[in-house]
Amino acid sequence: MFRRIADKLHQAEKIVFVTGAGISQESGIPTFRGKDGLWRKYDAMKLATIDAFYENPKIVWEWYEERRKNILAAKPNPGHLAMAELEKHKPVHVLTQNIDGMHKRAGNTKVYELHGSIITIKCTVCDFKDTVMTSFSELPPVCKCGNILRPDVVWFGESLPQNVWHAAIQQASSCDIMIVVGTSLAVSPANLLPVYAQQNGAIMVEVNPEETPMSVSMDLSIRSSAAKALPELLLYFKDKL
Ligand code: BJW
Ligand code: ZN
Repeated sequence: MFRRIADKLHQAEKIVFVTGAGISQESGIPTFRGKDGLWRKYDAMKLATIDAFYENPKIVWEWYEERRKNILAAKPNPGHLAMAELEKHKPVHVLTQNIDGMHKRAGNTKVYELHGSIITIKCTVCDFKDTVMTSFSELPPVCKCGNILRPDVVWFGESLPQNVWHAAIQQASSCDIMIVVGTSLAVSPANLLPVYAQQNGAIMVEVNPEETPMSVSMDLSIRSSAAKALPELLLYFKDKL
């Protein structure tokens, strides 16, 4: 199975990964819908919508500060690192729903952050945007213009950054092989990216311990964790170099 995909990776001119929270699970960053997922413990509508934020910015910010701390202390795992290593040999594009910045930290350079970044903050009113790695002394933090700052992430009901989204569609529509890793594909429009790849006749591979709505359309489903499956796949790939 791994040998067959490794062959396809060698032949491919463009490899696209679509990733979700599952790839960072083995870095100690919880998923949303899994058994220890964030949405099992917290109400998404009270934390991840603009209405919830305006209703109680302090509570929403406290949740983000806790997650920022965990993410900044976490390290890319062997799954992230295998993807970065593959980019040294082939054109690799990473379309990620994750806001944790792990793919860039692992070394991938063509990363499309569809849902923004938890390390970036932006003003709710003016154009101010910045990268902040330290914690805030007061919550919610306030912009120089006097309005409150928010995490630069995409909440439910908000549009994805349009330049990133259009670039992601373009990469998905022009790849030879798409590897979908650690996402439930429950959230639109990101869950349409595999459909674009399929329409282009791409070989479809999934790495996920659980089934997803696209499992039936996959050429291959690897029912394993990302940190186990991706380094193994890389080994087979490098064996043929
Ligand atoms: C492993 C593993 C291991 C575990 N190895 N694998 C009704 C009302 C309003 C909106 C909508 C509506 N119906 C539909 C919508 C649209 C909505 C949507 O899709 N909702 C659905 C939930 C129903 N989408 C949006 O609103 C988007 N915007 C949009 O559509 O704009 C147009 C529009 C506007 C207005 C109205 C309608 C449309 C925006 C979506 C933003 C999502 N934001 C979040 C939070 C980001 C910030 C933050 O992190 O705080 O993004 S939600 C959360 O889900 C996060 C994730 O990126 C996203 C996807 O989750 P993901 O990554 O798939 O994680 P999980 O947990 O679901 O899955 C993990 C998987 O990993 C599992 O399969 C495991 O098995 C696996 N796994 N361990 C490998 N070790
Ligand atoms: Zn401002």
